[in-house]
Parts: sequence; C-alpha cells; structure tokens
Amino acid sequence: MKLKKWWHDKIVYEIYPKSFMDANNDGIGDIKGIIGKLDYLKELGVDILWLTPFFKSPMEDNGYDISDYLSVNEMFGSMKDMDELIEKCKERNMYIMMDVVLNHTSSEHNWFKQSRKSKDNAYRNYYIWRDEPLYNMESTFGGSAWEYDDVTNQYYFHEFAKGQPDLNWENPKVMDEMSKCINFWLKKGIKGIRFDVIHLIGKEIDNNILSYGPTLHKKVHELYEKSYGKYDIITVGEAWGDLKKAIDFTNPSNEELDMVFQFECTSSTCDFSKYGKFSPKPIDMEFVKNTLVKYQNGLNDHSWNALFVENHDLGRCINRFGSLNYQDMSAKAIAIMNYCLKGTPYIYQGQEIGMTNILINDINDYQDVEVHGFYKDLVIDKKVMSEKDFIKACNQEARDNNRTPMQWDDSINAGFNKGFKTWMKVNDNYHEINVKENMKNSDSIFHFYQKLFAIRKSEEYGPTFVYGKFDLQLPDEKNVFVYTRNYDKNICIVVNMVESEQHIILPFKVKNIILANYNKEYHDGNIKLSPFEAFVYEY
Ligand code: TEU
Ligand code: CA
Repeated sequence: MKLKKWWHDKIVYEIYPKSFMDANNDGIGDIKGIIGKLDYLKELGVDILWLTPFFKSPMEDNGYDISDYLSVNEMFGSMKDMDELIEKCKERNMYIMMDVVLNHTSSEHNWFKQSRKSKDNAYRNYYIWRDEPLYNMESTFGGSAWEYDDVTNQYYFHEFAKGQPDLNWENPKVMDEMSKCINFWLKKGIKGIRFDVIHLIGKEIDNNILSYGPTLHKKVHELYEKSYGKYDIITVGEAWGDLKKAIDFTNPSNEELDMVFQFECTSSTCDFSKYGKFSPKPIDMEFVKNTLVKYQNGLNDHSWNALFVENHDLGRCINRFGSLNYQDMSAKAIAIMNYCLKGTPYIYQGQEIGMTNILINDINDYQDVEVHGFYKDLVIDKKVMSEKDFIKACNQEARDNNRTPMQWDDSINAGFNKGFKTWMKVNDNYHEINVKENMKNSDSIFHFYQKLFAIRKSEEYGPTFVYGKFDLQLPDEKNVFVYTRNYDKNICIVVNMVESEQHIILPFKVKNIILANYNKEYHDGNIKLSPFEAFVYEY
C-alpha cells in the first residue's frame, strides 16, 4: 500500500438510528440518543460512526426510501440535532459517515410525484417507465420489480419495494441532482460515505442488465469528480460481487471508492439456488477462511479491505459464525479472526456486547419489508414454503435480528428508552446481555473489543496490524485459521473456528501473548485448542 490514508487505522461503528437509543421516549431511536452515547462509543475506541439513512423518509424500508435528501427525518430529530451530532463528534475526534441511497428514492419524493404525473413531465425520465413489465424482472424483496401506475398507464421499475422506484441513471440530470445532495452534506462536515447498492446504478433495463452495467465505473468516477472526490473522506460501497469487481471499484487509480463490502463470506449461509436467505444452510467455516484469504491476498496489493461480520441486513454473527453454546468465547474468536486482518474494521451496534438473534414465532412481529415481501411471495402466493419453515429461516437470517433495540442495561426496554412501547421487540435476553453488564466485567466482550481496537492503534503493534503483510499459515487446517502479519513486528493469529477441540502445531515459537480469549499458558509446538479458542502472539 503506497499512499497512507487517515482512515486506514480507524474503526467504523455502524449505527441503525431507529434502534440505537430513544432519548425522547417515543419508541423510536433518535439523534439526541446517539449524542448521549458518544462517550460510550469513544470509550469503546471507535472513530467513525456510519449512520444508516437519517434523511426524510416514509420509512417503508426504514430510511432506505428517501423522500428528501436535504432534510433530516423528523422521527430522528432536526437538522439542528444533526449539526450538533457532527459538532460533538468532532470535539471527540470522531466523524460521521452518511449512507447515500442513490439507486432509488421513495415514491414520496417530489421527483417521483412529478415523474408519475405525465409522460412529458420534466421529471418523467428521472425514473424508469415502460409499457410492459420487461423480462418479468423480480424484486429483491420478492414479487415483481414492475409496478403498474394507472395515471399514465405505464409500469415503473423498482429493484426493491414498490415504494422505492429506481432512479434512471442514464439521465444526466440524476447525476447532477445526486452530486448536489452529496455536496450539501459534505459541506456540513460529514467525513464519510457508504454508498447503498452502488453496483446497480449502471443498469440497462432494455438490455436486461441490472448490476455492473457497462457504464457503471464511468458513472461512479463522474460522481467522484462532481462531488466527494473534492474532499478527503472515507468511502465504501455496498457492492454485491466478487474479487475482480471489488478490485475494479477500489483500485485507487480509478478514483471511485476506497473500499467495498464483499458479501461472499456473510451470504455463505444463504442458498441462492433456492430462496436465498430464506433457504439458510449451515455455515462452512473453511469456505469463510478461504474467502477471507482470497480478499486479503487479492485486494490488499491494489487497494483496501473493509472488514465486517455484521450489519443491519444480516443476522447476528454469534448465531451465524459462532455458537450460542459458546456465546462469549465465539464472539471473541470472531473478533480476533476478522479484525486482525489487513483492512479497516467495521463493527455493528450490539456486536461489541455479544447481542444475538431474537426468537420471533409470529410473522406479524417481524417489521422488515423484505420479510413481508418474501412471506407474501413464497408462503401466500407461490405456496412453495410452509409458514413454519419460513419463520425458521427468519429466526436465523431475517434482518429484524439486527434491528432490535440496543441493550443498554436491565431496566425496562433494556434502557433503550423510558418504557414507551418500542417499534421493534426487545430481545428477552437483555437482562443478561447489555452494556451495563459488559462494563462491570473486565473480561466482557466489550472489553475484549476495546483491547483489540487499542492494540490496533498502539504504537508498538499498530503499524503491523494496519500495514503488516498478510500470510496464511497451516493452509491445510480445515477448522483452524492461522495467519501472520509482518511489518516491524512478527505477529501470529490463531483461531479455532469451530465448537470442537482441535490440535495444531504452532508455526512459530511464542515470544509473548498479545491477546487471548482463554486464560491459558501457551507453549510452542503441538497444542490443543478448546472450542473457539483464539489468541494473538508475537514471535
Ligand atoms: O441492501 C441491499 C440488499 O440487497 C440487501 O438488502 C439484501 O437484499 C439482503 O437484505 C442482504 O441480506 C441495501 C441496504 O443495506 C438495505 O438495508 C436496503 O433495504 C436495500 O439496499 C435497499 O435500499
Ligand atoms: Ca425517539
């Protein structure tokens, strides 16, 4: 990595504002709630707060359906609150990363209200209108991606929910409008952008091309030049794809994005030959290990990895990559496995205290538009899945699992608010799993993440964790992930990724232990690893 960037050694913490902290006790998280928790986040050791969309929205998709990019969703607070959050972060050397949804808007957006009025309206071609539902395209949220609109007797295209009409990026006016929106917020001191489904803005509907269209990179580069390229900010794109596509997006000479989220690991529990996340399959940790290695080796020479295991769209990492039988140890093993790699760490709210999936057995207790879209499609309309099997899949993979209110303490509603009915059920395990418990226990998951982040920033080991060369060790081990990081220090990372004991021969003599989840003496040579045992040592 030739050019060092200010965000290389920073930690990003993703906040889903609706579920983080409800300061005004109306059942919905808000910006003032986030402001009240900045010292907690600073103590954890995070630097950048990625907020999922806080712009005006009817909330059909909890903010990923924007009706005004230049205003703050009154559910979350005011523009004044947002300005205060940016200011209060800066006082703590923390920054805000905003979530720009540029593939689609809400159908409540004025652009769409105008567009649907008539075929010759000035905004008509901001969106994608056709006489027929071309290619019978399916929505990512189940059902058809075409919605008939009787005002002008045409269909409009929506990759996601009906209330999320896709913008027509073949219209240069869309580029100009989105550039203006981005510049508005960067001028206010926002220091990062996460681009929602950016791989879709090169779509060519008439050629049945939805993702990675031929003009995609030209468009992203143009957006860079017209907006965020003028600022020294951190950018990451949500781009469902493979290593080659990730390199195309993040090679610095292309001037597009700094990083992308690759989903080959996190979507490996979904059987896409059937119904994706609603056909969950057991995790294959050897596949996860090999995929992480592929991106470490494949991406780091050209650009930079985004390290993550959870977000607002996935189930909890303990349920998906760890085990509820080893909630504490597997959470710590996942932390070492993923955040000693080369790249910028991203952690999701609640991951730092070991929050787990919520058990919901009534479809009506699920709030997510994706769950209800697929329930209607698979259980009601096509009848290809029983309600019981659908609910079982949701317990493992539904996005609601990561949208339950943050668990602050063991008071009512886990301290998320003062008792007003929360928009989403609180996980019953909040009496045991909460911030307050974690803060009291020096051996808690919170303190483990805090130590790990402090090590990544330490003078002694920081340079090696941030810039050290990655090398896989013991490649033939199926259940144990051993890798090294070399810079001015030699560091070896050992992770038993499974629930059973494993025997390995350590590749290097132990000089000193830097971090470990079991409290053990470590010697050289042949060692027995307990379930989810993980440690980091200097050699
Ligand atoms: O997600 C894109 C996306 O494809 C995921 O929602 C995917 O369908 C699945 O849920 C992941 O397991 C982005 C946002 O992260 C998501 O919250 C929005 O719902 C979606 O785009 C539409 O904006
Ligand atoms: Ca509130």
